[in-house]
Amino acid sequence: MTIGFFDSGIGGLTVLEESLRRLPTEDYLYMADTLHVPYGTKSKEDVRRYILETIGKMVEEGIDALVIACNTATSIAVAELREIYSLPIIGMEPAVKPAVEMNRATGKRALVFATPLTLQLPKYYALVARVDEEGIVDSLPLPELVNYCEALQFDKRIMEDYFHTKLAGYDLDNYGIVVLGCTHYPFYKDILREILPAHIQIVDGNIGTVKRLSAMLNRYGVVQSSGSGNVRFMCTGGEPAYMDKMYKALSLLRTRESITGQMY
Ligand code: DGN
Repeated sequence: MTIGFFDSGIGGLTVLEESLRRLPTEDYLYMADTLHVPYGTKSKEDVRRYILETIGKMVEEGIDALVIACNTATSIAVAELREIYSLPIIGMEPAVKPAVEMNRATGKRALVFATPLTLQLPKYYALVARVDEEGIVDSLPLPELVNYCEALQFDKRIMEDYFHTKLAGYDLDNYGIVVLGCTHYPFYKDILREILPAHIQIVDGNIGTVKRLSAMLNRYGVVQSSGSGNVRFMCTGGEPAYMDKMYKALSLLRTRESITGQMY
């Protein structure tokens, strides 16, 4: 069984890494739409076209299930993709619901980081309207962060400056949780952990997504796979340099402690 993972760039690797840990006997095809990264600052119509084309290529390569490991792409195209393909398809959702539930006891607010496009799309509004009865959710677009990540910019000082600037208008004492609503952002979890006050929890949707993937595979009758956790990388442009970048980024994630403070 081959599970396809799709993102505009290296962000989906943060979800793939979770899947490799929890479903190590599946095989994987990881596709990055490197010709068009970043998605989060482009128009919805353009991004929709890029997603449909790129996922068409993945299906031609032969995948048995698809993880849209990108919040932006999920918001734009998950419903349409489910109409086109009969594969099991899992998308991302910013972890707003667990954040609201976790915060209920503390009375503090939740701050969602995501791309501008994710935060502008109806799917996000509908999610917040559905789960945020108390009105405790605020959103902060971080349009530059995908570009930093794609450049493997993990220099601690540069990234701390960036986050401090973005958070300057916020009284962080009022917040109990930060939600990483873009799959690129967990690359910065260690740096964020150092600059956010200790009482603020940091959550992402990756574990939830892989649990839903696992449940869906069971529902589709896939009991056990005989693969060995092989990952095949593909991208829509820029290889072989981009291939090297994907290997490097995945190995960074697999030894997460080494991310902080290093420059690549
Ligand atoms: N990793 C994508 C997401 O989760 O939204 C970022 C998309 C982009 O290219 N900006």
